[in-house]
Amino acid sequence: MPLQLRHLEFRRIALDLVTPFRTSFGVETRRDVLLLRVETDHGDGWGECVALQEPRYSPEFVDGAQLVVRDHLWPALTGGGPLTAAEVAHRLAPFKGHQMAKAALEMAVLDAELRAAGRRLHDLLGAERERVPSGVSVGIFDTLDELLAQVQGYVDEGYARIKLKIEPGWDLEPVRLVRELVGDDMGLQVDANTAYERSDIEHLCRLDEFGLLLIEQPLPEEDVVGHARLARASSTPVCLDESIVSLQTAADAIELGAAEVVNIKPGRVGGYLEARRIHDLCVDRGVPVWCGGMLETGIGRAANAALAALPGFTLPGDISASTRFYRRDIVRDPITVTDGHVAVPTAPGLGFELDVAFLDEITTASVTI
Ligand code: OSB
Ligand code: MG
Repeated sequence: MPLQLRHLEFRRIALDLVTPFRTSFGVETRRDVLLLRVETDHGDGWGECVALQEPRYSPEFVDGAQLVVRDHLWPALTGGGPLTAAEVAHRLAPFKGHQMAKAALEMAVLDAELRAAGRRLHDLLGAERERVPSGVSVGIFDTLDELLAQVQGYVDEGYARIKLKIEPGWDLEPVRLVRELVGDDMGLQVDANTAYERSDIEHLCRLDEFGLLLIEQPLPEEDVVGHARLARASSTPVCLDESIVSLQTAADAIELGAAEVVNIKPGRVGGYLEARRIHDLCVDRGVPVWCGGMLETGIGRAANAALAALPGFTLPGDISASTRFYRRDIVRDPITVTDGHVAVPTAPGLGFELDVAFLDEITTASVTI
């Protein structure tokens, strides 16, 4: 049933992280999140834009995302009459890039459409499981002692797998010590966020002795051939994150032998429906996938849990408990981890219920067009 889009609210919120999250591309201490609320003739829907404040992970950033939605994407979306969520990507296709901005809009329309129909994202995507294994992403620290203390805390919380952020100078030793700490049975993987170069391939092969599940995006996002070379040289499976921005880039990276595993982030690929298509492709090609994270609030995490319940998501995702990053979430039913698993939300729509009072409290700006 097509929806008539009426208004769009840009809601900016400020959320402090419980502890600074350091990666090879920067330090996050506080999130400046853009939420989108669409008003339709069949009710409202919410989407979350995963663009960070600065364009250091990818070219997108939160102010830019808001601008492109306001001046380009929203006018194109509303210009063609009523539409379904499945048509959003097609209407936005004339605009290059801006996947995170597009994904947020599609998400809001999906939420409205699903709520109006009393359906769950889980069902629309064709997911089957009702709980998914939960992994945690661990940042870079000033000292190894701090790292080990953090990791021990996450082990105690029962996470099913640990991901360590690495960069040149923070790789072999942290990984060696964490492997010793968690034992050989714990799933362990690393993520470099493009911090290495082709000349580091030999060095990166030294990670092979630690029995890692995968190494995520060690080389620049454009360097697909470099990743293919590393994949041939190293026994650790090479996984791409930043390089995969669409179904086409996923297909090409797999064909080139650069993606032995794929990290699927809906925001990075333009939405949950494109994410589903990438999942299907990877299942067809026999490539394992897992669901990445972008420090989402309870809105994005609810939707990610539904996506990660698809059968091809055979590795634990970066779907940690809400408390991993936030003292208080903007939803009434924040994600929790039990026995190393996260329950897929059962409510209609993306599956969350907003904590409106708290949301209003942390709102820094609201504009409706
Ligand atoms: O590379 O996976 C990444 C967070 C922000 C930007 C990029 C990444 C990450 C994470 C955090 O690793 C994962 C999470 O949200 O739990
Ligand atoms: Mg990553």
